[in-house]
Amino acid sequence: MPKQTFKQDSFLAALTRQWQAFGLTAAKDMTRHQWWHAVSAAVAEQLPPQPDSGKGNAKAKRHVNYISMEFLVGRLTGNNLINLGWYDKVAKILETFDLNLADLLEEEVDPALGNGGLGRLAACYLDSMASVGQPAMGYGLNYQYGLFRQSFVNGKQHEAPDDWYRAQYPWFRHNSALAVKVGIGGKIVKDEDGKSYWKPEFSLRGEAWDLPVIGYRNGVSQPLRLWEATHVHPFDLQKFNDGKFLQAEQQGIDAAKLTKVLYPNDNHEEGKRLRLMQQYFQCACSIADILRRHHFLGRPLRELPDYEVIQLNDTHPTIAIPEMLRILTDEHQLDWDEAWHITRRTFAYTNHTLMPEALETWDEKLVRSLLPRHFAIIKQINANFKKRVEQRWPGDEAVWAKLAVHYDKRVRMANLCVVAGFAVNGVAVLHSDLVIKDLFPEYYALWPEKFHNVTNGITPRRWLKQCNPALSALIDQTLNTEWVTNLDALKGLEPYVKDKAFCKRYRQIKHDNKSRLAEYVHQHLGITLNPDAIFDVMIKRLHEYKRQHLNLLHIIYLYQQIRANPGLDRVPRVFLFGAKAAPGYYLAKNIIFAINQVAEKINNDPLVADRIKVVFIPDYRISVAELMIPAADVSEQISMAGKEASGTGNMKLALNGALTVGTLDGANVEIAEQVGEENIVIFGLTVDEVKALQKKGYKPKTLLRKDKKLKAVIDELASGYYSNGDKTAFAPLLDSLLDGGDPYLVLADFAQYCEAQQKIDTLYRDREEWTRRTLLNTARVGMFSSDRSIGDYQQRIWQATR
Ligand code: H53
Repeated sequence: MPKQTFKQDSFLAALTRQWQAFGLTAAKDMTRHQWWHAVSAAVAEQLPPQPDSGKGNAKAKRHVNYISMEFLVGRLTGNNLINLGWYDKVAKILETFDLNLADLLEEEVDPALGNGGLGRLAACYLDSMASVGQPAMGYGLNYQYGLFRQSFVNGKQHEAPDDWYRAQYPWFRHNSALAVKVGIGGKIVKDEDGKSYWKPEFSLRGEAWDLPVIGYRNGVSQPLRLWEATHVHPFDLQKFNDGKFLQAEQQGIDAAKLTKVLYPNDNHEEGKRLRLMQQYFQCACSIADILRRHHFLGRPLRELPDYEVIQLNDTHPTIAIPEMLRILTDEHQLDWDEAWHITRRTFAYTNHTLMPEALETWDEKLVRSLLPRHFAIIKQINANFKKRVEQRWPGDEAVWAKLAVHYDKRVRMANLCVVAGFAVNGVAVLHSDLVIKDLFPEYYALWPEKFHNVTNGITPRRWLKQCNPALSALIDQTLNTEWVTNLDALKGLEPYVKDKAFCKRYRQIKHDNKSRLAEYVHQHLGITLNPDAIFDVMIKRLHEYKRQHLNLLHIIYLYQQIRANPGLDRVPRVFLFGAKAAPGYYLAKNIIFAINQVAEKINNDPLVADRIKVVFIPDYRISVAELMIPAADVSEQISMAGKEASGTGNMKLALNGALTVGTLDGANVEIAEQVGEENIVIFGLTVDEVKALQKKGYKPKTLLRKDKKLKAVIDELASGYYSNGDKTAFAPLLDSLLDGGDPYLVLADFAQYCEAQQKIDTLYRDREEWTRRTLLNTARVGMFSSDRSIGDYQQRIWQATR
C-alpha cells in the first residue's frame, strides 16, 4: 500500500473547520486543549475511509480478529503522527502559530481502556499487525470510564472515576450502519415445528466506534472496533403513553450501564453478573460483525476458518465460542457436526496467567439465567468431550474432574478454550512450559499439536521512537538503517561500546531523560530529585506476587544501615514506584500505604541526605510510563519465579537502557539469554526451588530467627516507627508475610535480593562499565519487538493450522 502523503492545504482547511465549529473567529482564539482537539481531528480527517477489513485477504493469509476486553492504547495523536510520518510537518505548521506540538500532545487524556499488561499487549499487537501488514481488526468495548484515577490521601490510595470524554474523542469514527442487536436472558422455547430456539428477555444495541490503527509508514490503517451498549428503542412507548416517563426511559439507562466502566481487576476475576454481560455483549457484537463481513464478501460459511481466525486474549471473550455455535446452528441451520467443525478451526486462545484466581469459572446458574441457549451448547460440548476423555482414560473420574468444561455446577472458561480451539499459547518460554506441565498436562497428552509459545513483545514505535526521541535520533544517526521496523538491527550498536564519544552521548541522553522525569516529579509532587542518583524503577500493577513489598523491605534495610553508620558510602538512589491496586484488593492497598509512609519518613530525614529518596508517582498510566521508562537506570522485575507469565515492562526498560534486577521468571529468562548474564542481575529462587521449598514446608518465621537484618526490618515496620506509633497500620502486609505463610516467598528471597542491590551499587560506580552494560541491553533486546511476536503468531498459529 502506498505511503499516506500529507496534504497541507486540506489539513489547514480541516483545521479551520475545527475552530469554526468551536464558534470562534480565528485559530488563535483556541485554548490549548482546543488546539489539541482541532489538530487531532484535522489529522483524523485526512485518513482514508477504513476499508471493511478483510476484503483483500486471500486464503493464504487469514484475517485476524483480536478480541480483548481491554485495549490500553495510550494517547493516540502523537503516536499516529509518528506512524503516518507527519509529525515534523504538523509541528512546523504549528510553529507558525507559535505553538509547540509536543506541548499540545500533553493535552490528551489517556484512553485508559485497560488495566495493565494484558491490555497494553493488545495495543502493541494492533500496532504491529498494522505495521507488518497483517490484516486485522481489534474488537473491544467502548467504556465510558476507563481505569480509575489514583491519588494518595495521607498515603492511602484514593480512586476517582476516569472520564476520558469519549463523546468528544477526535479519533473515533462512529459507524451507525454496523449496529448489532444483542439478546440477553429469557428462555428456550419451541416453535410450531418443534424446533427449540432462544427467546431473550430483552435486547441491547451494540454501536460500533472505530479507532484507526495506523501502520508505521506503510499506508495501512485498520480499525480497532469498540462496542458501546445503547438501547434498541429510544423509549418504551407503551410506558411513555401511559404517562410513566421515567420508567419509559429505564431500558436506556440499564443498557448504558453495560459499557459504563472497565472492571479494575488485573489477574483476578470477581465473577460479577455485569461482567459476564459485558463479555457476552462484546462477543455477540464481534461475532455478528465477523460473520457480516464474511457474508458480505460472498464467502460460504464452511470456509470461515480459511479466511478468519479469532484470537481470544485470555479467557475473557470465551463466550464467543458458544455464540458462534449458536449462530451457525440456530440462525444458519447447520447441523452440530458441521458447526463444530467450523468453530473448532476458527478459535485460538492465549493464556496469560497460571494464577488460579484469574482463571475464570462461572456459576452455572448465572450462565443459565443470562444465556440459556449458550448454557445448553456448553453442556453439549461437555458431553461430547466426555466421550473422548472416557476413551482415553476409561473410568478415571479424577481426570474428568480436571478436564471437564462444566463440572461441579461451574463453567470453566479456560477448559472451554482448549477443547474448542485449534491453538493454545503461553506468553513466554517458561510460562508456556508451565502451561503444559502444571496447568494442562492431560490436554497436552490429548493434543500436543495445539500447544505453542509466543513470547510477548512491545512496539518499538511507542516504546522507543516516541518515548525516547533523543535516543532514537542517536540510533538513527549511528545505524543509518530502518531499525523501527527491524529491531534486530539494534545489534549494530554493539561495536559502539568501545566508542567513547558515542557512550558519552548515550549516557548524556539517559541523564537528560532523568532530568525530564525529575522536573515532572518536582512539578507534581514537590520532591526534588538528583539526576546523578541511580533511578531505580518499579512500574506495574500492584499485586502480591509481583512483590513491591520485597523492594520496600530492602529500602528499609538500607535506611537502617545509614542510621547505624551515618557515613555509609552508597551511591544515591531514587526508588520510583508506579502502580495501581484494584479498589477491592485490601492487601495491595496496604502495600501502597506502607511504601508511602516509609517514603515520608526517609525523604524527610536529614541524616539520609539524599542518599535515598522514595517516590510513588500517583496515577501511573501510559503517558507516565513514557516518561519513566527512558529515565530508568534499574528495572525491578522481582516477582516470585513461576508467577509472572511474561511481563512486558521488563522489555521496555531494557530497550531504553535500564539494567534489570530480576528473578528467573516470565520473559526475564529470555532477556537474560539475549543480553548475557553479565548484563543483568539475576537473584532468587528458581521455579524448581520454589516448588521444592513449598513442598518441604516453608516457614517464614524460622527465617526471621536466622536472619537478624531481616528481623530488624520486619520489627521496625511493625513497631509504629513509620506510622506515628500505630502498630496496626501495616497489619495486612505483615500478617501475610508471617502468619499468612508468606505465599510469595518474599522473606526467602530477601537476602539474595539485598546482595543483588549491593551489586548494582558497586557496578554503578564505574560509569563507563555501567554504560557498556546498559548499551548492550539496548543493542540486544531486538527480539522483543512485537513485530517478531506477530511473526511468530503468523507462523506458528494463524497460518499453520486450520
Ligand atoms: O498479561 C501480560 C503478561 C503478564 C500478565 C498479564 C495479565 C494481565 O495483565 C491480566 C490478566 C492476566 O491473566 C494476565 O500478568 O505477565 O506480560 C501480557 O501477556
